Amino acid sequence: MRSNDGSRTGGEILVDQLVAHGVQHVFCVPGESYLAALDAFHDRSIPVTICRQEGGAAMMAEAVGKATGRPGICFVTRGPGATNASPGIHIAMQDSTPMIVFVGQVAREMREREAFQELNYRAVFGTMAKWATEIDDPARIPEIVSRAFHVATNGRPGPVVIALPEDMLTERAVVGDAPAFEPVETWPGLTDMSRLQKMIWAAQRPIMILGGSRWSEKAWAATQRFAERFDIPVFTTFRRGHLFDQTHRNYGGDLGIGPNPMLLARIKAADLVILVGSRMGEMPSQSYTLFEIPQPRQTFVHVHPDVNELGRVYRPHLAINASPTAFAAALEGLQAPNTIPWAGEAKSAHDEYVAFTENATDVPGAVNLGEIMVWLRGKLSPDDILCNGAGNFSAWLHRFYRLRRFNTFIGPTSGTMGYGVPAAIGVKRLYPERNVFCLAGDGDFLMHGQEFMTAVQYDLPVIIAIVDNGMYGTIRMHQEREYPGRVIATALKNPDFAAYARAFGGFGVTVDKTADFAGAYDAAVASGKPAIIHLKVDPNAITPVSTIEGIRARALGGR
Ligand SMILES: Cc1ncc(C[n+]2csc(CCOP(=O)(O)OP(=O)(O)O)c2C)c(N)n1
Ligand SMILES: [Mg+2]
Repeated sequence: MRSNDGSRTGGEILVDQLVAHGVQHVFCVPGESYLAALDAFHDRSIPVTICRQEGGAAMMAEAVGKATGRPGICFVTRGPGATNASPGIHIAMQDSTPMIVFVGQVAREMREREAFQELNYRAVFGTMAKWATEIDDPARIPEIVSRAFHVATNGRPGPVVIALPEDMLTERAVVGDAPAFEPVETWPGLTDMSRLQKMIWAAQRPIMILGGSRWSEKAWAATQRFAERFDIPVFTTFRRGHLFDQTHRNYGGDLGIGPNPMLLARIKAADLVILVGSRMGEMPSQSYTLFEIPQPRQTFVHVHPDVNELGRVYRPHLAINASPTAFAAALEGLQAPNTIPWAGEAKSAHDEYVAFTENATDVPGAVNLGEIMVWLRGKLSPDDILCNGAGNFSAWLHRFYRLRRFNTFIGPTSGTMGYGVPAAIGVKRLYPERNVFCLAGDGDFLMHGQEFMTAVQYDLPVIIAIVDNGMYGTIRMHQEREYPGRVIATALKNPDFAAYARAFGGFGVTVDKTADFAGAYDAAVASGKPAIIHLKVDPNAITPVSTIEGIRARALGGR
């Protein structure tokens, strides 16, 4: 509250900036270091979600940043709170997600003494975040927070960390609020678009690859229209499958782990690659083997919102510094050739995608995750949101499920375990009316499984299916390839996950045959509670197309 002299505490000024910038949700684990900021939320309209661990809070905020394109907000305490939040910050950096993490800090007069839980946040997060800073003067809060929103969102989005000295938050100042920020779109120039037009007209086998952030519903639709008009095959990068309707006749598949070999061949055979929004990092580039570095063999058009990403790894023939949203709008102005030399390519690419993904593969054991994904494909509505963390279990989702709308998948391109559960809870808090389904691994789930309690506390009926193979299966797979038969540090003893769900006040059910999944899913929905479906799978079924036994035998055979 403003006092008679018009002054507010640093905490009040700070929370008023969040209101001014349109923040809808804040995720936190409280700490005595930022009590004055917490207190300011008491009289303001932004809901505060309390989490059980700062990693979960940061991942929820990151998921909200992914879903909205506006900074997800998280508050954590100093020292251990900040270090616990670090995986969420790292995800936001790798995944180009706008996010702001506010961290408590010791009082200004104690700095540099290594006071209780003191850290130098500029140093600690200097290379992990897009920007890390500290506010010394409450009168500068509007300026610095406004800058943080712009830095987090503009160009290539990323995380901003702001440290808040405890006494700064209680000091009073007279200062006005900043106006609401708006993300700055970077538009392609007319010359860029006419050069692109010429390149497309000269091409025999053009393709388009979509990835990264800074997309929008409108851009999604405009890209689809472009693909239809030009009859161009469209692919998506690792965990960005929602950027194109996967049931659309121009969709050719995603560049994830274990992609369709025909898709790779198709991309290699293209003579023009239009890469939009993506850095084309290690995962989608198949460990940097898909395109030659620095100069790809194909005519390479790279569209990215951050000028520093253009030419960073790949030397493009045409570099377009534009946000995907602005670029997609500009695509509407391009003219398709009267006769399209590559006519039919998109259909063939889509046919190959369908053939690769239509039916579940055979796997050992009574639970076939592929068949469950195929069933969910028919069961879930196009608007439902899917989330996952990291582990081999996710391969089944990305191969057999079909995303049909923009922003219906939230997952870590950074491969961070434990992400799926907090992400699901974060987006369910944002969109309570949407169905949210999370696929988790047994190792993956227990990294942030305690946040299931957050779902119960806020009455957020997410459905989490835990794929229990009794191991850190991905690492066991690599182990069997490199050191066959020498199993170490990958086996897991697991709890009864259905009982875990019930103990937390949720719904729990165990499934040990594929045919029981449908009933378990319906019962989970009918319970109206946050739910866990414990899927007991055969550990030998390590990917949709390989077994542990097979990998071991091949590795031993190769010696
Ligand atoms: C936070 C984090 N720690 C460790 C890893 C390395 N890692 C990648 S996958 C994996 C195992 C995943 O196990 P689980 O969730 O059970 O899935 P599975 O592979 O068995 O399907 C590990 C340990 C990681 N990616 N992220
Ligand atoms: Mg596992």
